Amino acid sequence: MKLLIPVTDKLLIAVIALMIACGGSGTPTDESEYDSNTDLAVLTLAETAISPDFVATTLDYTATVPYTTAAVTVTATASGSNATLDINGENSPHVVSLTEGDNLIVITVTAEDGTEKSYNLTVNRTPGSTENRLSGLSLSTGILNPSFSQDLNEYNVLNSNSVTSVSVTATLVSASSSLKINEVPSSSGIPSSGITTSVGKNVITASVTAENGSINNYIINIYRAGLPIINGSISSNEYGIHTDKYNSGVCPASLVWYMSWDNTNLYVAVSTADVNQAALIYIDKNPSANTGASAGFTYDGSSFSPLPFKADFVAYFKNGYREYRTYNSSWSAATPAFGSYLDNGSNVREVLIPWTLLGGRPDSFSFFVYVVSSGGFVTGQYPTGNPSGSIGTSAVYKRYCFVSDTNKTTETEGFPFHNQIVLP
Ligand SMILES: [Ca+2]
Ligand SMILES: [Ca+2]
Repeated sequence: MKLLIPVTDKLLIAVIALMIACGGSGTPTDESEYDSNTDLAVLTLAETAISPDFVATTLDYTATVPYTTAAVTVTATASGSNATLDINGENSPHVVSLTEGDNLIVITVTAEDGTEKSYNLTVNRTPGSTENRLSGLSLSTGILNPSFSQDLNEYNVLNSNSVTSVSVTATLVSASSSLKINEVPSSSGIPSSGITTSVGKNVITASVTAENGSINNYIINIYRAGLPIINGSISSNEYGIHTDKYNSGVCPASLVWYMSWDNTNLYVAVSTADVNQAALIYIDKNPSANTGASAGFTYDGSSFSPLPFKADFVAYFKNGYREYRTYNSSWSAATPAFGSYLDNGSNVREVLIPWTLLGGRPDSFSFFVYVVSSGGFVTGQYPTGNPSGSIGTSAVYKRYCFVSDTNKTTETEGFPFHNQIVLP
């Protein structure tokens, strides 16, 4: 027979069963029996120690990390049963991003009974270094002008046409900074890969970023000379930098000489000189050998005795005619129409002298130049300290230019008008 229990009795049994179950688990039956423990048992940073050492009764702590530590991992554990905690509002462990200087991290413990207590951890991230300078800057080919100084941010470099690529070596003052050369991350003190240079101006930037992110740029302007084209006009950068005593020699009345060379040819140009008057160049191809002519060859009523050096070659060039002579015991017969020549019909001329006419490109050479009218009147002599006007056929020139090394592409010796020798 089935036992029937009324609905009201069923509810009473359920309530009694619930009361027995609760009493049996030990849970407080009123609020005063909830745990009020708000202590932390553990507080640590993964990256560094905190100070002072953790004890539950100390509520304020500090820690210091280097600038390179951009975040810390905070781990905390509550000691009270059923207590909860948060770290800046998040669960433990919590990764906290750091700004420079003090960063306050609040660890709040909520006891089982709802009581709250906060521990404060101040993490100081050391400010980043501001050092963003270089201690050295140099090129595989090319001389910085002015010379390097770590507080000077822009430099000019003059390179010959043959320098098609350069590498840059930049050295950081501080290892905490970083380097880019033309935007490419680079190592301090290590030559960059080659940077191609075009004729004309090339800008190379060495950029230093300090640890704190501040940027310092060093600018190198490389001026690569153009290879001369014999066309009767002188363009920008043709023959190299157009500055007196570099690839050009400036005379009175705006008359300017230009000179450059490669392995095959010597290139010479004259501007602001009547192309119907002759231009001449005397060359000593072996300055250390002391062989060659002591006296010049008479052209248009002008010559030299003695010459300032033992000349081996003279070239004469003007609109409609050019010739050269070499010296071997005496001046040779003239060879006309050498190399190539072109003028603009008025005041600009360019001439190409193959080095083969001198027996190949010399390692060093000396030269002087001048312009002479058919009547023997000299202008445009360079070096400019030499006599001008009606100098006659026994003129004494005591000044000349000396190129000590034709292989040099950058240094002062490589600029034809730079080294001037003055005889006593
Ligand atoms: Ca030209
Ligand atoms: Ca000689």
